[in-house]
Amino acid sequence: MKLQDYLNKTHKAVDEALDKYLPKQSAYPAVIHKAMRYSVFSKCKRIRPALAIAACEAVGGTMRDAMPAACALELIHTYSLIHDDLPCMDNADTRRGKASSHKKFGEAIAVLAGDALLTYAFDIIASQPDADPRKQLETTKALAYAAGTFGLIGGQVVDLEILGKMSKGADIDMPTLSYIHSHKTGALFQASLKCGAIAGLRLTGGSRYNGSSSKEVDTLFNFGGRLGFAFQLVDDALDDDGYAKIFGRSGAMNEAVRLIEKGKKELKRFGNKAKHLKDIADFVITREF
Ligand code: GRG
Repeated sequence: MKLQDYLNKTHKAVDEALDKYLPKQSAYPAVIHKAMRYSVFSKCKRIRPALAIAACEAVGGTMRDAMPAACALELIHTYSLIHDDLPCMDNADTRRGKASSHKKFGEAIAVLAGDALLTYAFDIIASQPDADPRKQLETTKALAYAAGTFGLIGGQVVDLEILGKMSKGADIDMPTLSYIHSHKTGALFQASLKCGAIAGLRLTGGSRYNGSSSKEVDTLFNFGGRLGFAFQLVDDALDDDGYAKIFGRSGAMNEAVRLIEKGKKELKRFGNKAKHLKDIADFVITREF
């Protein structure tokens, strides 16, 4: 299957699942459910769910196995975008091709919509009636870690600190920029690969996942880190920001290509089952938006 067809297929399936999982727009109190859906159902790539599904398939699972984690990842990502746009953060008027949440619903509802999406992500994982409890636990841990102070929030805090210093004339150094990229972007990419892989692990003799580190899960987790970093480097090249400001657009792109090539080699053990993952990796460095 061509990558664009695969991305269309996963996008559609994830949208259908999200529509099923999320409270109806009319459910009381309607305004919060409307705000949650407004940000989730927007023009976007759904790259993190696609990665979770592709990682699940790489270890022998199916799109269905990965769907709860794929949806949870997208809700956490959407929450982070809503909060990132707030006046106290990036103060952005638009997001995903339309008015940002606080511009549309006001600041208080935007804060609450973000909180609600984050909370709902964990509700989805916990509410799967037939799931292996150990897989649910490990997925919860991976999502919480990526969303927390050693992931997205840590990255955002360092970003805010450096922006404050830069407004007073300081320059950003490479370790700080790398920290921001690997936490704001890399952490959720790593979690996408890890949660997808956990969902797809096939266990023999009816045994349950014991949560111990698996070579396959670890390899995919590491690949997620490289992919996330490359994704952010491409973002910098497209926006002429971050790395591109220091090394030029071609410097940022060359580093992204290097990371992707290294990452793809590490997927060798999965053979053709990792085809979609490798294709997504190529998409990350060729995308134009
Ligand atoms: C917890 C407030 C708070 C913030 C967390 C992740 C983050 C920090 C903020 C998000 C803002 C941002 C621009 C992060 C960099 C990662 C990134 C490139 C996000 C955009 O992801 P895409 O391109 O967006 O996948 P779509 O809309 O396609 O999902």
